[in-house]
Amino acid sequence: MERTFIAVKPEGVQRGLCGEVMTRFEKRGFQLVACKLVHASKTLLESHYEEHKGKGFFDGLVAHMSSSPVLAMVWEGASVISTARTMMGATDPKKSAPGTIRGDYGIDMGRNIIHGSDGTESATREINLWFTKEEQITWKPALSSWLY
Ligand code: RTP
Ligand code: MG
Repeated sequence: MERTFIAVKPEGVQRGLCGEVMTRFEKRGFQLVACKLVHASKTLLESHYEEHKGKGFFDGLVAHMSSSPVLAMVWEGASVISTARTMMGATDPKKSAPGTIRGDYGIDMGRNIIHGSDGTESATREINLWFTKEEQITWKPALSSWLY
């Protein structure tokens, strides 16, 4: 079973889209493992986005992401990493398909509503960067797995 790190970015929190994003993950059948509202520091975000260090958009991205709270979450389920990316849509919302989160709610590349880990390595790294082990809750769903 995979786990991935998902964050509703500041523009998503400010626009009241936290519930909408969580609903989509819940209804798809994924399980919430951790969740908290975080006003993240620049240090945390520089580490989170370390793969983009040196790129032209890096400073603006870190400044924006630290400007206002984000909803940080861990979701679990079969193939959740790649399925979450499909649910999010393309990085540039102008190219995201309707029906995806970015395709339904975004226009601007720098205000694309949601972050999701892009692979198994980044998922593990990001989950442990944002959450302590104690904050990651393993729980058994009461319903049978055939429901989804
Ligand atoms: P994310 O990390 O946020 O889930 O998005 P992603 O994998 O689809 O995109 P990534 O390449 O990792 O870029 C991280 C975020 O930086 C902003 N960005 N701006 N050329 C640009 O102006 C540019 N490129 C990327 C986006 O907000 C993107 O989500
Ligand atoms: Mg990325």
